[in-house]
Amino acid sequence: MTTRITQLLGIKYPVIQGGMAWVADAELAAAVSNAGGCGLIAGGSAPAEVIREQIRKAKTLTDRPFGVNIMLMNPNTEELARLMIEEKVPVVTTGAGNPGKYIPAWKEAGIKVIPVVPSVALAKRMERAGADAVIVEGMEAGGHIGSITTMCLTPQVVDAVSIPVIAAGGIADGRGMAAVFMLGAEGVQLGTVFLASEECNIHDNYKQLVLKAKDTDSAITGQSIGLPVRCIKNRLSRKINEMEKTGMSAEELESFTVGSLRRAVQDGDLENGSFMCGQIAGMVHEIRPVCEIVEAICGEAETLLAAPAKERGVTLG
Ligand code: TUI
Repeated sequence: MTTRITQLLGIKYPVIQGGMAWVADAELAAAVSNAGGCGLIAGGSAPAEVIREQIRKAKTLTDRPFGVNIMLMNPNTEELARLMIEEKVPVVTTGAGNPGKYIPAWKEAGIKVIPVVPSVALAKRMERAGADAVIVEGMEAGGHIGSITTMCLTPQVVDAVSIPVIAAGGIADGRGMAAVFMLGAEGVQLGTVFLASEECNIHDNYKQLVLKAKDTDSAITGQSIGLPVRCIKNRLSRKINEMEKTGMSAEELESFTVGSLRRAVQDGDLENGSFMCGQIAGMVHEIRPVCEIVEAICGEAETLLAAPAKERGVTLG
């Protein structure tokens, strides 16, 4: 499957792994890159020196392109932005903000820059700022989200920009991939389905929650303070939602949730952890090796996209 994304990144399959904070380490990133996609190391959850080690480790685990995701709300963003250049990271994706001021230096260093955007307006700004592509992330996704669905955001951004568009949020099989390709996307970013991979180093409680989750098992916390985060419903999410109804401040919410993602990923703390996860978890039922996930999704998408309408149960005319 060749698209402008496979050509831009020099990869076999147009699949990017989400830069999941505390989750996406060198091992997961290298597994995705070795499978023919583009793996990402999360730059959002550790000091710059730890990220430097992770980048160097990934280089020992794969000779294929990989990237780093920079969560722009992080206080050490400036330092991480420089680190990308020092370590010659091939691909940088960004989330949770506007990376405009970093783009010129990254481009100068030959880095491929792919911001996550939650709206048409930001997609157009990123194109003008020199981004190579954009990732449109619908509110079906896990973690920090915008307010528009993948189904609505993808075609609107595809129509608004000329650079290639990668769709994220709600995709975990070949049907989802084929669907966003029909909307004009040229790549997919997958997060939740990689939580349920053998190479994903999260606590087993987290994986089991993903496998057990039904379609309606996620909640959005932080909406009331303008920081919506999708996670699996548990004691913490219910407590936050209750506190939000009584009008909690951003500071109160932050002090309440600080460390909650780490508690989920490392401790598997079912009551006090924030198990960030997309709505598509209801369709994820088994733990598989990364390469099996990538090949199954792309193989199924290819078959669907190539199949005449009749084979898909659609009679034309
Ligand atoms: O960034 C994500 N997902 C994340 S980051 C994260 S870590 C975290 N921990 C605790 C609280 C909050 C976050 C977990 N999941 N996805 C990409 C994404 N970017 N989603 C939404 C956006 C976004 C939002 C606003 C991107 C740009 C933006 O721009 C606003 C502006 O400045 O124009």
